[in-house]
Amino acid sequence: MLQEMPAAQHRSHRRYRAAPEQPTSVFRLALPDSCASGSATNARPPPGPARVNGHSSDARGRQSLKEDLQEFLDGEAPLHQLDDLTKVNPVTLETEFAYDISVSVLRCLQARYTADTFYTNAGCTLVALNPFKPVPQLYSPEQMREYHTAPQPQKLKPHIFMVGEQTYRNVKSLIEPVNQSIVVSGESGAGKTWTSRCLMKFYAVVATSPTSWESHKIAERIEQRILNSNPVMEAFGIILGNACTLKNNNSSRFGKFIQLQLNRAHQMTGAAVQTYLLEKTRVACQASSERNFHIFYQVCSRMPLHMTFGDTTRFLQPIYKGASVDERLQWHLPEGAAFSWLPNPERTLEEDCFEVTREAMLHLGIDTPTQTNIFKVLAGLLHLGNIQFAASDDEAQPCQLVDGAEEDPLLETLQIRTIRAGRQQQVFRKPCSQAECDTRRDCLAKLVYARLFDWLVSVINSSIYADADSWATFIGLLDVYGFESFPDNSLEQLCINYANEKLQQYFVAHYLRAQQEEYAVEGLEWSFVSYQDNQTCLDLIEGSPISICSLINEECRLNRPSSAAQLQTRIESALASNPCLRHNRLSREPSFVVAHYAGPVQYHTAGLDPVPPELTRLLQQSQDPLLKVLFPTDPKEKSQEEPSGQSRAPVLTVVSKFKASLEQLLQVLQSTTPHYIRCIKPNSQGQAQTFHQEEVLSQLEACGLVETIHISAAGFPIRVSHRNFVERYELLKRLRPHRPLSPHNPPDEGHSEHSLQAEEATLQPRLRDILDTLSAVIQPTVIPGDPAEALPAPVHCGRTK
Ligand code: AD9
Ligand code: MG
Repeated sequence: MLQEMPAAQHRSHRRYRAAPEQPTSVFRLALPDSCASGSATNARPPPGPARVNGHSSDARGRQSLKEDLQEFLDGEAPLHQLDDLTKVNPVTLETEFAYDISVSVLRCLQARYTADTFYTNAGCTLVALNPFKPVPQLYSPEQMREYHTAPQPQKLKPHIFMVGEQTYRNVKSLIEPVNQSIVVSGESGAGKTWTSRCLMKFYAVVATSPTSWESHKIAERIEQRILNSNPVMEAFGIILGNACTLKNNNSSRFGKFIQLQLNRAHQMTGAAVQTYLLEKTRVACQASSERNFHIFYQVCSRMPLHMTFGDTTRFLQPIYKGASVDERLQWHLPEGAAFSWLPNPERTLEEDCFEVTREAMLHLGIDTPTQTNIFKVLAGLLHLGNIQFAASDDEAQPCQLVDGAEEDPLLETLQIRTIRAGRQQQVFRKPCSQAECDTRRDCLAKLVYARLFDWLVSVINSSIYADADSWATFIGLLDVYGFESFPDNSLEQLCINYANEKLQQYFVAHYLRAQQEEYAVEGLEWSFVSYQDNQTCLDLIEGSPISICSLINEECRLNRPSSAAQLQTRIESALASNPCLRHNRLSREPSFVVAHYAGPVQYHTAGLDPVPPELTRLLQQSQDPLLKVLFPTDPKEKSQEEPSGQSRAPVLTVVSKFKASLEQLLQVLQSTTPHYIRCIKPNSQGQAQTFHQEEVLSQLEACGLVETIHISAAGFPIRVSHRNFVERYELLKRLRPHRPLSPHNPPDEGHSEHSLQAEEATLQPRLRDILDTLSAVIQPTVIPGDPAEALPAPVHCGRTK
């Protein structure tokens, strides 16, 4: 059960009885224990008695509190005062003085950030602010130990290790071990991968206790292969999945779910990685000022080595940090070669890691000849990007190559489309327009890169996966991209935001359901809280029989030119009745707008082109050893082939594959107890000690945090387990009714009047103490001596938003 809150926070509960429809207060946030003990608030004067008993309006004039609150909202309140305000919730003001909860959350987080407190509990979520500076003491082995050994880690300061430890204890539960998952979300650069990595290190320490040589070997293998930031997981991203973007120099361009597998002794025995939606478009198309995946720059990296003698710096012969001269010649990447798919060649740290990448590959069992094949394929992609088409004067003729005519089956496949038509399914060859040729070229590159990435994931999995019978439970870490909204949004953003809608729905449903079921079990009078239900939006995206997904799939299957405009028309006419579908009349490109829970996003319908089957077939015919592995010939497909060579197998679109993998992920999550970490980026420049309110606010909204707090606020703020409650308050059972002893009211059997009075005398101070606490905490108007009054009354809440 959750931790109790400081006394003053509990008082905000009263407001809900008085005015359940009012927006709730941030003070219901499970504010930092650090407020009581920690670094954040050392400057704060100790709370006076008026604060402790909650009668703040007694101590300070009502007007002055109102002024304080206004100052606080205006951002002028000094920190210590601000902190006091976050701990004291002047009830009289709440009902009259409406303000925006998000502003309160924002200012609370800002105060904590300024005081170097980066983690805050909010309902069932841990908010993690990116410090953008090294804070080694926060992740030290001592910190890990502190959370791991604490009798009640939830009573320590909010921290990712608190979440880590809680999940580990849950999975170890002797009564009912349940698989656990931690959903780490946030926008690009917010710290998701960092957080996941820290959690993996935490489990590497707590979930491996090598006692025998065998278990030591296992621990070593796991640490080396998956948990240590260095060789593999880190390099895995660096190998193919990470890139330098405007938001993050080392941005993971895919989502991942890492399943850490534990044996019956709760030791890590293996892991499995499931990836989602690699941003493969980046291979062929980089937004201005953005770069391709790190690996391409690594291969081509060149770093001049220089040496300093005294005051003189001498430049020596440049040496290659990337591939050697011989290798580059072998892979047709001579020095000075320019590649249009390698924009913005300024060096980054990640690009100097070619050796690390190779080491990591060796670790994974990818030998040097196979590595050579990988780099050859990557070099081939760079060359593919340099192919430029020019429209032919004669429409009936294929496009020309800008660099001169060449005869090659690959080029022919890019230039000519094969179509089946008529009853006889006759095959026609139609020259593609210049734009179509470009699209087919890009499509080929994306296809190869995505298959290479998937293959690498399967290699990693075979290297780290534990035998099915050697693990019993798991902890899942989901490092998933946050909600995205750019000036230009494509199918990739649609899929990302669709995933966020699904996860948000799951989060809200799970959290509210869990909370409300608990009330039902405890027999509390409770009206079920309705909450922002994004089902309408999900119906629009994935519903049956017609949805955006189904229409995109159909359009892809039809594989017709100018599908973008047709798709827009079809979406708008077939789904017009869904209120989440909007239209942007000002847009010149074919597009549609979806009203997501985190805000409206406009998506362009262009670029939904399916992979032409000719391209896949061409790759299946390749003699290259790696391409043969990446594009095996499917015997089923062969048997379905028409005499013309066309396949009748259904087209598996990106959307349908993504939808299936998302459903699978949700099934896994549903089988676990979920925990949530929302990473927030305090500023987009990556600067320490800088908190940009507007940027943070939009992230709070996008991750549904404000909604979460509304939901938390709708419930009971104090939740103590039955056992703890009994342990703490069972003394109350002995409190006798206030009635004089008389012949009609004799003492209980076995108790003389004298002994009862003596017992009462000893109990009295303790009871007074308890009742004082209760009265401050739960119900300031409680009448001492009437324990029933001390229990929180049921709350009837409506929708809070
Ligand atoms: V993306 O969606 O993959 O583009 P992430 O994964 O959310 O993004 P990442 O974890 O890569 O962001 O963090 C970005 C940078 O923030 C890191 O490279 C660190 O320099 C920095 N960071 C993040 N969290 C911390 C932290 N707890 N302490 C110090 C941090 N630095
Ligand atoms: Mg990342």
